[in-house]
Amino acid sequence: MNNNPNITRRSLLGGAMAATVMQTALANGLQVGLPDDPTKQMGTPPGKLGSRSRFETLAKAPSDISSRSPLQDFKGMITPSDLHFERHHNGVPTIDPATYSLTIHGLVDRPTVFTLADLKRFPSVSRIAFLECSGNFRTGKETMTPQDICGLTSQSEWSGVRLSTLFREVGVREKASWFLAEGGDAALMTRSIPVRKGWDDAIVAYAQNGEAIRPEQGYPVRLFLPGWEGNTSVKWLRRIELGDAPWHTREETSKYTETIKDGRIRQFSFDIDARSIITFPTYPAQIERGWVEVRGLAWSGRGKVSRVEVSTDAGKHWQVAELQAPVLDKAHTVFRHLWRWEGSETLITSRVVDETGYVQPTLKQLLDARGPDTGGYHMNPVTAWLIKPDGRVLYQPDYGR
Ligand SMILES: Nc1nc2c(c(=O)[nH]1)N[C@H]1C(S)=C(S)[C@@H](COP(=O)(O)O)O[C@H]1N2
Ligand SMILES: [Mo]
Repeated sequence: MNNNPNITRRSLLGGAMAATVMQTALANGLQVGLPDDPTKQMGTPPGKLGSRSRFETLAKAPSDISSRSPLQDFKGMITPSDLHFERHHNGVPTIDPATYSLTIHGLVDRPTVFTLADLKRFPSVSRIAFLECSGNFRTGKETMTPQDICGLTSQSEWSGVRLSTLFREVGVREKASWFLAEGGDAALMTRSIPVRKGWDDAIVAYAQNGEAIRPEQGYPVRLFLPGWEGNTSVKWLRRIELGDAPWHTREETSKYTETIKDGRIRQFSFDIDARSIITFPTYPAQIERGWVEVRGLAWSGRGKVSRVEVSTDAGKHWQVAELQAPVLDKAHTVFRHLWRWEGSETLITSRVVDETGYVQPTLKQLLDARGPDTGGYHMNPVTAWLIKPDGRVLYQPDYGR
């Protein structure tokens, strides 16, 4: 409703005062085209697809090779499908589900080609779990958001058939200790996976948050390995070969390896290490004095989050944050901590402990353990935010260094 009593509905319709109306609307911060009063006018009819409110400006941050989830905007544990981060090495292919097939061969009794319909006939399974790229750490300046720092992690409910079900179907031989997963994109992504992960909790997934997997996430079928570095969850999965040794593909020799102490290189590091990050208040938020709900996400590739601790005094004291149920295995977990901010400059930070007892390290602990040239993979340092006396929030790239 505009606040100018001189503007009647008739003059609005008449157009004579259009300019004035427009100015008033703009002065009131309203967008042109809004109804004066939604209770006085029929709304839009139902549609075939829902839509996000036009007032919401959530977006991924895309580059040529990836797009990052806006972690700071999420309110719960699930990443809306269209905001799931993307990482692809040669673009998103278009694959016809009618002609799609998955071949399983190698050290098996019955080499088999499965169509999508074949895969969907098997008993299915659903699971909520995060997916994180192992190269998920950027740092360097104070004006970075959680999305900038570690937006290459997202969480969905994934549905499909257990890989172990398919292993039984094709008769995986006892000698098989590794399998190769190959994608049908222009990157022909291939990864060697220990066969025990296939027997354990790997999913050949065809659905994400209740509908078909999005093209960006691997339509029509991807491998999903809960808790393991994102690269191993091969998208557009077209072939699985069973063998008795790793294949030493490009993604496990020149890439996705990390230098550790003494110049040696760790070739396979599958588990995602536990991490937490405060997502509010963070740059570019500005807070006011009084009660502030500090919120964030914590997760571990090795199991459940046991505890998240929050410090609001630069790490001098730590308090146990509240965890939002359900706390799931290998899943983003929401944490919250009520904090009374009195207006002085301080640093806020969080650290997670997972059910294996692993404690999220500082940057210094990470570099001390692995050497200064360790590169960008599997970096999960404690992250801190500076609260300025005027309430502005800035990322602290040098915290814990
Ligand atoms: N076939 C194929 N699978 C792939 C990739 C790819 O480029 N091609 N990228 C991998 C990497 S590096 C990551 S982090 C995840 C990202 O999954 P998402 O795009 O669904 O978030 O997919 C993995 N699977
Ligand atoms: Mo990745």
